[in-house]
Order: sequence, then C-alpha cells, then structure tokens
Amino acid sequence: MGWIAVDLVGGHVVPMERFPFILGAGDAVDFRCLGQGLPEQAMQIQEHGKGIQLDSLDRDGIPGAEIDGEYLRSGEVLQPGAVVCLKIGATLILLAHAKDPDRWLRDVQPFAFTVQTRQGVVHETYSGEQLSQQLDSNPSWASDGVVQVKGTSATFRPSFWRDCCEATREVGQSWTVANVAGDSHTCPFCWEKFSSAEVKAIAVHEDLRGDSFMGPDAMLRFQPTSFDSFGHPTDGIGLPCPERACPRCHQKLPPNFLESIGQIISLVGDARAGKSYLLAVLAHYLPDCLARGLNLRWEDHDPEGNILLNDLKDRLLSAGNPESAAIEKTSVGGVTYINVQKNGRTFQMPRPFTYRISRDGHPPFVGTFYDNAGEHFTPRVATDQNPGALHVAQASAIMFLFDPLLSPEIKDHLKKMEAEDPQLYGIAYPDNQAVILAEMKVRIGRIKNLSSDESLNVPFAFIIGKYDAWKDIYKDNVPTPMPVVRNGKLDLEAIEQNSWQARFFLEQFCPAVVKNAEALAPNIKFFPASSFGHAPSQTSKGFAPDPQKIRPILIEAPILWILRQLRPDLVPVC
Ligand SMILES: Nc1nc2c(ncn2[C@@H]2O[C@H](COP(=O)(O)OP(=O)(O)OP(=O)(O)O)[C@@H](O)[C@H]2O)c(=O)[nH]1
Ligand SMILES: [Mg+2]
Ligand SMILES: [Zn+2]
Repeated sequence: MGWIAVDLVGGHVVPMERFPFILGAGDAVDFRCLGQGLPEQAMQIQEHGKGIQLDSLDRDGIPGAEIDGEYLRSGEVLQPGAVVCLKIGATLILLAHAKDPDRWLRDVQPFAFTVQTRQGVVHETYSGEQLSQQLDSNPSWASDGVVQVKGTSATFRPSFWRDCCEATREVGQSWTVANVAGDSHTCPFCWEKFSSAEVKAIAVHEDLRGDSFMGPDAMLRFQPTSFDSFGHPTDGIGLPCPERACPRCHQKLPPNFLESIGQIISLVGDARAGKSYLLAVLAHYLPDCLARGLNLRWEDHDPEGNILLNDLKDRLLSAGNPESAAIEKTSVGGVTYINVQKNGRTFQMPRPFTYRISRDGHPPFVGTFYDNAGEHFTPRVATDQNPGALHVAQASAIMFLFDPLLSPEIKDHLKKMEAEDPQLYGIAYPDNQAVILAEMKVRIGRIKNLSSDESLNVPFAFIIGKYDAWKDIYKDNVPTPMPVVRNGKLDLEAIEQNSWQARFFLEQFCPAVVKNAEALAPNIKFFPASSFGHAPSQTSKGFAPDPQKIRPILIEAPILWILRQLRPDLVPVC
C-alpha cells in the first residue's frame, strides 16, 4: 500500500517513502521538477489522515500549478485510492495511491492517452510520441481539449504536453552532450569509434534482463528515447538508467565517458618483462608521488572497472612475505581479459583500467591502461583471431617495457659481475623484444595505413626496467639517474640526461634495439626504472618482491613525461 509519483513524460517513478516529500527544481529534493523560475523547493506533500496534503512552500504559491487541469490550491488533500495528474513547472506528475504500486504500474505502463475535445469527441489511444504528433496536427485540441491517462481518471491540459516534452528533451541532451571536438569516441573495450548520439543506456529494472550481446544475465542495453528530469534515460518500466554502454560491443563505459577525453596509454613488453608488477606498483605509488611532487591528483576514474588491478595492488603491497605477494603470469583469456563482441564475433580483450589525473582549474586527463600477456604482442598470436593487443594502434602514447634480464648479452655480463637477481640464474626464456618492436610497427602501420618508412607520431617511452638489477654495470663511470621532479616541476633536463644514460647502456649491448625503437618513434625517450628497487626472490608462483622492501625507482618518470607531452597545462616544467 503506498503513494507514488511518476514523471509522465520520462517515466521516472519515485515511491513516497517518507514525509514531507519535497518537489522542486533543486538537486536535494525527493522529486525533481523542470521549469524556469521554479523554486528549489516548490511543494511539500504531508500525510493527512489516510490521505496526503499538498502545500506550496513558496509564500506566493506555485504559479501555473494544476491538478487534473484545475488550479491547485495550497492545502489540497488527496484521499486514499486517488490517481491525479499534477502539473508543476514543466513537469507532469502522476500522483497515485495503490495497494500494490508495482503491479498498478505494470498495468498502466507504458502510458497511453486519450484526448477528449470540447465537443465531447474522444480520440484514442495514443502513445506519448503519437500524442505529440496528434497535438501538432490538431492545433484546436491544444486549446479546448483534455488529455486523460488511459486506465486512470487523471487528466491534464494538452498544451502542457509539448512544454513538458520540450523541457525533458533539453535535459535529456545532457545524456549525449560531449565536449569532444568532432564528437568521436573510442570504446575502451572494443576500440571501435562511435558518436555520443549512438550511446546506449543500461536498463535497471529486473524485468529487463537479457541482452543480445552481453547474454541472458546482463541488463538490456537500449537506445534511450525518454529521460527523467535529471536527464537520465528511463527504461521501459520508467526507472532512471544513468549508466552508458558502447553501441558497438555493449560493454559498460567508465563514468563520465562522454564528457572526458579518455586516452589510451599502451604498455607493451615481452612475457615476464614486469608489466603487471609495474601497473600494480604505479597504482599504489603514483597518488602520493604526484600529489607530493607536482600537486597533481591521481584517482581511480572507474573504481568498479579497476577492481582487478586494485586487488593486485592491495595483495602485493599488504602481503607479509614474497609468497603471498606474488602476481601470476598474465595469460590471454585470464582474469585481466574479458569477452567482448566485435563485428559479430567474441574476442578476448584486455580489461581497461582507467585513471584520472587532475589539477585544480584544469580539465582532468583520463588515461586507460591494459595489462596484456606478453605473448599477445608477438607475431605468433594472429591479430585477426586475437585483436586484444591492437590498442597500440589507438594509443595516444606508448610505454615499451624492455626487460634487460631477457637479453642474453646483458644477462651474461651481469652473471660475470655475480649480480644477485635470481632471474639471471633460473630458466632462460627466449628474448622476443626485437621481434615485438618490429611487429608493433607492422600492426600499427597496417591499422593506420602507414607506409613502411613512416614513423609513429605518439610519445614513446622506452622503459629499461628492473634497474635494480643492472644499476651497478656503470656504477664507476656514469652518474646515477637524477630525480625528475624538482620544486614542484618536471625537470626536463633530468629526463634528458637519464634518457641519454639509459640509451648508452642499451646501445652497448643491444644496438639494433635502440636503432629500431628510434626508427619506429622519433619522439622517444629512454627511462631507467625499477618497480621493486630490489631483487625479487623465488616463490611457488615465480619470483616476487619482498612487499616490505618495495622502493620503486623512477617509475613516475615515463608517466610524467607522457603527461607533459599530451597535456602540457597539467605538468609545469623546469
Ligand atoms: N629485479 C626486478 N624484477 C622485477 C621487477 N618487476 C618485475 N620483476 C620480475 O619480473 C617477472 C615478471 O613480472 P610480471 O609483472 O609478471 O611480468 P609481465 O610483463 O606482466 O609478464 P606477462 O604477464 O607474462 O606478460 C617477475 O618474476 C617479477 O618478479 C623489478 O622492478 N625488478
Ligand atoms: Mg603480466
Ligand atoms: Zn565497445
């Protein structure tokens, strides 16, 4: 048994669970109404015996408010069982009392309307959209007819219908409003492009389970046509559906996807290069590092979508010993992958992890990262069967994580120095890094239609990882890398000097890799970095760091350099 308020145009339903129930144009009301000049709190509904009482909260009353087409007096009482149409501002609200409101709604929704002219002629039955068309084609109805909500005694004046539809359409535009030039978005799951008008809404009501792409258990994805007064689309049952989905693959998009310009930062590297650990340590380390050094905020942009990476991070950093800190090797089709529909087929694509970097007074930078299995970047995995590593072709910047401990030349040298890292002495895995670089060029070239001598014009951070393992090679004749943040600014000279040193190191052992990387992307810098700052030890899941001793070295440098390239306004330099 209860009272409900239903937005007749948008379908948005609000049960009156507590009193006073406030209606008005503000955000902090129980039922939001549209209309210019409407007070933030325009009206309150109180219990009155078994009925309810409607009172204006404005001393002068609410201009133009009507109930069933008649002037609304403050203090009006509705008896139990009533169903009336309240017009307030530019919102038409059905106020109804029913034994079982859900069931009652199922009977009357979707709403249908009849129009009775002054001559007593009844025209029926119209959907909301047909009603708009009929009122347009029969202007005389607007002045002297009455519209009745089918199945109820609630009525309103026809002229209100158009005003309310117009006001709702205006707020509904916020659903598709995009501040992106050209209004073209790239889905972070399937990397297909779409415009904001194509975005789908995700139904909320339990009866609307089952989606052609996402399967029987997922909520329906639909093209919205009606909106509530907050600008949220409403599903067939009238519930507001604030979540958006990609029109191509139907995956749920990160929050505020259309409003923010999301950019992909591709992390590429061979199997066991250290990508998963790097992402987990970055997610832990960057918030404090950026806040302290540069007054930048690094935040989870999509806490729900980032759960997996956050779990890895929490496990790694809060573990008591290396055994419980160990991160499993990433595999195509493993937990960091998700089944995505692409052009009528299902593919295993890496999950996007989305973060937001911001500074007061500047629009935020939204960056998406993926944790691929290293094998995914090799030519052995055909891209038409397995397109999940092709984000490199969509990326605004690329981080290539080079593992010096995979290079036989560097390994031999370190072994001769009796370096302590156990990765030097265990199984010798093949070094695919030169092949991956070459394959990247082929893949990107194919998608972007580049000729073989054209190069990539995105920032390319070539990270020489596991710096803790190779830092002693030049300890006597090359200075240690410099910190890259000084006095709240990014120190470009330090970046340059570190890059020169790291490049020098690599050139001694793998000159072809340096040449190929530079030919691929002229806007390249080399970065020494270590996620752990110390050598890992053997566990049952491979080598893992001691969680208590993790002291990353310069892992923020490539991210900050990329950010400076993509969004100079966010990163002051010296
Ligand atoms: N010395 C040292 N070893 C590291 C560092 N980061 C990662 N490792 C080791 O490198 C190995 C591979 O790390 P992962 O992060 O799993 O590598 P990945 O690139 O994700 O590999 P795939 O999942 O196979 O693609 C592990 O044994 C780590 O212990 C580091 O900063 N220093
Ligand atoms: Mg991995
Ligand atoms: Zn998609």
